[in-house]
Amino acid sequence: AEDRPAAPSSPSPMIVSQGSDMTRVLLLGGTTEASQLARRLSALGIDAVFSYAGRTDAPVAQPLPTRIGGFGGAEALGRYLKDESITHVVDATHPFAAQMSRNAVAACGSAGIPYCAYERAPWVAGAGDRWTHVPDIAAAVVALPDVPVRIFLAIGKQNLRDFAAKAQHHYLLRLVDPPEGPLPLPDAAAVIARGPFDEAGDRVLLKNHRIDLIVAKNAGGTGARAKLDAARDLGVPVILVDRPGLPPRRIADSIDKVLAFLGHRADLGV
Ligand code: 3Y8
Ligand code: NAP
Repeated sequence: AEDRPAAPSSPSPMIVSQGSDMTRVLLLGGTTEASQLARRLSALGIDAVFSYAGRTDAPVAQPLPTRIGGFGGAEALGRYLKDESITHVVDATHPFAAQMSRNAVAACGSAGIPYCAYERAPWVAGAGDRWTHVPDIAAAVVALPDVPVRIFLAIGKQNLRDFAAKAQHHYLLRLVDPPEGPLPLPDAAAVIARGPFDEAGDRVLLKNHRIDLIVAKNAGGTGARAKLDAARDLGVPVILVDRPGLPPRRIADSIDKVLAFLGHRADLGV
């Protein structure tokens, strides 16, 4: 064979260890658990991007590079995963953030990218709890009494409009940011506060506002639990809204299980 210039000697291939060095995680956040996981991933030096929807004016800062805002739907999310070379998606969004979870399951399925939800279990009534479970927000409105009472509507701001159908009640709202315009309920007072909340504070809130009934989402976890414990102590009944249905998906219920999903042996600390 004729002499051919030797191929330029390629640099010795960089030794890339498998597992963590190739891992790039998209962490869909917005919950206490997401923030706990972000701290762990940061401490382990795992390459990850934290994602907020941009629902609040000034979300809590995270120890990871953070993106804020929707992706533009499931297909756009798929493009984001490819463009950002994401190797794993951890969905630690709130159980009521059903659209985000549906989009993530679909986008990861199409792109063949491993997906795992990090989800907290629903709350289960204990001794002394006076809970009525309803399937959704509309059923919560129907379940309200007709006689005017004082209701702590602790579901944030996205579903307030539904309660205008029962305008005879006094509503106490708790919002993360001050409302931009007038509230959609004629007889309402708003406290502006970002959780996590504590039982003593929520007990004072229920007493000061002479609350007769609480409406809450079955969020699970610890950050929103305080009002339920305060309600039990004070004998205040609760209408608890069940979580929306989600497609079948991989779920981890601990940070170590999420790390195992990412190929990290938590016990070895590697
Ligand atoms: C923007 C990020 C952390 C996360 C903390 C948790 C706990 C405190 C309790 C009550 C219930 C409610 C609401 C609630 C709690 C945690 C968690 C949780 C409930 C922040 C946050 C974002 C949001 C969005 C916001 C919703 C609203 C829901 C208020 C940050 C503070 C009611 C859910 O103004 C709005 O549009 C608010 C919208 C979605 C539900 C709704 O429909 O209005 N959460 N909450 C996230 C994003 O942009 O991606 O601002 O720092 C996060 C937290 N809120 O890191 O410690 O883990 O659940 N959030 C519910 O549970 O019913 C308050 O008042 O008792
Ligand atoms: P949702 O209804 O499921 O999502 C609506 C759209 O918001 C999604 O399709 C997506 O937009 C965008 N989005 C949602 N979460 C996102 C995230 N983490 N990163 C980037 N985009 C996101 O969600 P939601 O109920 O409005 O919740 C929004 C955020 O608040 C989530 O981070 C959730 O964890 C947090 N949160 C929600 C609740 C609640 O009660 N719903 C409680 C506590 C915290 P595109 O379609 O454009 O991609």
